[in-house]
Amino acid sequence: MPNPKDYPGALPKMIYAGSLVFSPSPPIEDLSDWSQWWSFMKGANWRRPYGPKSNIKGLDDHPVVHVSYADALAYAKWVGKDLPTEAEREFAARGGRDGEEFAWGNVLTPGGKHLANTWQGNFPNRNLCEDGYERTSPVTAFPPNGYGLYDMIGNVWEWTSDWWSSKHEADANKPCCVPQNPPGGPESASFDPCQPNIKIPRKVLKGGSHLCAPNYCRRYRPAARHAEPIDTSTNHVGFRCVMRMKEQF
Ligand SMILES: [Ca+2]
Ligand SMILES: [Ca+2]
Repeated sequence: MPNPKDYPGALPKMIYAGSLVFSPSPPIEDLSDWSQWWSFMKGANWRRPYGPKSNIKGLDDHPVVHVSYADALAYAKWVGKDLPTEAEREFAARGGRDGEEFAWGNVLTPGGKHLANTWQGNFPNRNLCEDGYERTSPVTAFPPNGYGLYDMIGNVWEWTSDWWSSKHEADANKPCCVPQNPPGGPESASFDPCQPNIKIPRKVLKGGSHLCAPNYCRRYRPAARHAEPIDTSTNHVGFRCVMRMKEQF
């Protein structure tokens, strides 16, 4: 259960175990308020991704969702692996194609072909599903990148181990400004300046998701990044593990 002390000002009835589920009620015109399409749903979790009545039958080869940062890190450590840093994750996403806007070149859909699970149509009102998927997709549904890695763009956002820092934001489109390892920002600088009373640190998410749309965030690019509070889980955030060489420790 969430501790009310961590959420000053929260309504007591909102203090329960749950997760954010994408559930818009069109028509939505003002895209500044995300609460119009995210619901904090009681009982939504990785085994019940769309709420208490849902399940993961048929989703064995889809990415896990509704995992907080601690969940992702605990799993990675349990299997003897780790989570990538932001720079590692971005380097891997580019697949050797530095300087290009997308992980496969400079055209989003070359020859009309979709190369990642994103959103087509007017977000969040109408998902045209031209890529074949309204929600998550099996991890091999789209071609791998130049390093043989699947879903580095789209499908679900992925946690990285870096604390959020806004210092790269203005340069996000410039390949010369790819953040370097070791990661920069301190935990204390990662808080959301728009919510000064809430001191939940934020980590960097990379890769974009099936909800990334041309009219909204365009975050289906290797350079794109998002600040996610470490306690927040949703049905479009997952993770992947990395294995480190022994000499790195
Ligand atoms: Ca899609
Ligand atoms: Ca992904």
